[in-house]
Amino acid sequence: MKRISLTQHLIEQQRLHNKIPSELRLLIEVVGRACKSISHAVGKGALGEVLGSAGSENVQGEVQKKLDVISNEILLEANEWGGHLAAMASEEMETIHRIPNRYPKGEYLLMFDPLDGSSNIDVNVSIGTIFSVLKAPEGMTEPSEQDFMQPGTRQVAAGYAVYGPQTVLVLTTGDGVHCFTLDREMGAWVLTQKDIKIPEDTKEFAINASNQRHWFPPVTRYVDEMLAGSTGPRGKDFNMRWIASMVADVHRILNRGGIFMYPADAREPGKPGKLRLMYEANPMAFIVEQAGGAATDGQQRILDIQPEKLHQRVAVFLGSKNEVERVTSYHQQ
Ligand code: P6P
Repeated sequence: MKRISLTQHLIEQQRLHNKIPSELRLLIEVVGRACKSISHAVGKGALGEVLGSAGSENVQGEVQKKLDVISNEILLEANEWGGHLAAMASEEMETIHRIPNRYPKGEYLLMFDPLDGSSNIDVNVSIGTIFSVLKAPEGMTEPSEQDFMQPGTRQVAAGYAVYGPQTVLVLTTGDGVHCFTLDREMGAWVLTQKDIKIPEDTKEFAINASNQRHWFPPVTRYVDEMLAGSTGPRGKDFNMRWIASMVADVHRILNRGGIFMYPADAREPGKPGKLRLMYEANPMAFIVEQAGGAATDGQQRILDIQPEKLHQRVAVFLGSKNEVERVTSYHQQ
């Protein structure tokens, strides 16, 4: 494949497909630059005094790691001055972040989980950044949380970075899924995979099996059938992976198939699982569907869900199309 930069790819998408207005291209490039800075901070580890707890909690009631706070600040500072955003929202912030009056405002809304997989930070396991882009409603003057309450089908771009053995940026603007690898010597994102497609079948599943006793029957049935392997109704053996970094599990699935599950369970009745709709499930569902996969909450397509709260949670089943359809059908029997 001809090695082209993120900028050239975006300009070609803009020129050839008229898919990416220049303001959106600028936004994506700014987020890409922020992810390079986060990768640099993450890569320092203990040498950069960036490990460990920040001594604070986020709106989710989760202990914030120093790198959670650093990554959030990097994304806020990188995106405030560009003139392409009307507001931002983050897993790490209770309410939306408006653009300071000293800067021009744009027509896009950016949501992100600045550093997903925090429990892995201090033990050097892959973590990442997830982001989602919406257009601000027509005629919006002062942005509010309500302006973010748009279903995932309205996303104009979504992506994630994985800070692992390589640093990669995976992106969709609705025209396929493409992967860029960070060339650290040049400091440039280089296109390394174009039009990624998820195999429709798989032998690999991802779930935190320690929650098994809390699962509802459809999930128990689905996982038990896979554990029965070739001796059971599926007639083939399966493998399990659980990295506890959604970005790493999704990236594996994007590259070799699989199904990722974070279901609702009996631990907290009414709480639909752990993952958040706006800046985890929706961007990942957009990417997975653009790669030929599927993403549901067990009942409906994640992208069709009408959000009501900025930090609302949702059950997630995503990945290889035929497996997501199977486990979803079990919820409907
Ligand atoms: P558990 C990370 O905290 C995260 O939000 C996702 O990245 C990951 O898939 C999940 O939670 C891991 O959850 O319950 O296995 O620690």
